[in-house]
Amino acid sequence: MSFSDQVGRFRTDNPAPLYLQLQQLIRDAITNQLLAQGEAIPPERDLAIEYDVSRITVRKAIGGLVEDGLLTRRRGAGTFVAGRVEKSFSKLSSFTEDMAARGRVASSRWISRAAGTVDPEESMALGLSPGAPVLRFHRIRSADDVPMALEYSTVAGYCLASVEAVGDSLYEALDAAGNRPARALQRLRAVPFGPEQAKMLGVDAGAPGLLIERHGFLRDGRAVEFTRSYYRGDAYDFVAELTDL
Ligand code: 16G
Repeated sequence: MSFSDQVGRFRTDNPAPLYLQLQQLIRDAITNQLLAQGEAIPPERDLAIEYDVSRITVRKAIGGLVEDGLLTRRRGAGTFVAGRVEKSFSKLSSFTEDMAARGRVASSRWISRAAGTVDPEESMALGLSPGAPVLRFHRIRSADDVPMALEYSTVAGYCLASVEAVGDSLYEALDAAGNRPARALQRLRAVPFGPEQAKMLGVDAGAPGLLIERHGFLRDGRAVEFTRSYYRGDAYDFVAELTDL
């Protein structure tokens, strides 16, 4: 079956620009599961021939869907239908590890990172005395360059030498310092994204988000991190295995 048999063809009475029409066909095909998660999208030049449009039109259509997180590009392999990320709610993994496990490449953009002293809320969350040093890391987290989450972490000062110790992964740095959390408590809540957060994630203001607060602890019970992660509601499923223990 050809791609256009699968997702449909242009309607002659549709006045919308062709790239938007192609985008809509692919978007609908994904929503209606005519295209499955992980399925490959044909190369640009094949689509251009099949739909009788320029390669620029195809590139624009596909580019928009990649930006929206519906398609994902893998270097050297092509373009694929992106799956929603299924994240285990019971595993103490990092964002970088979660993405690597799905064959996606994690990256971050710093909003800010700074050393400071604990504020009253952090002091409660981390069980630290007033005046205790902390390190704060605020990041936009992406998978295959598509923004997926905003993350605001406060780490107890005794866990890392400095903010510069953290490169791409906070847990990698904590691991290297021998202070990766061994236990964590998490709380999950639905939140709409405010205008500023929505802009950083490239979603509409008011779009649904999932806020997860993680309190991470060392084996000896001392606190490591208090992190608020705001995940895109349209990209994540949280799954947990339950047993009758
Ligand atoms: C995850 C954790 C977050 C942790 C981060 C480290 C959840 C809900 N949150 O996003 O607490 O700080 O990973 O990721 O899973 P990194 O090592 O890639 O920086």
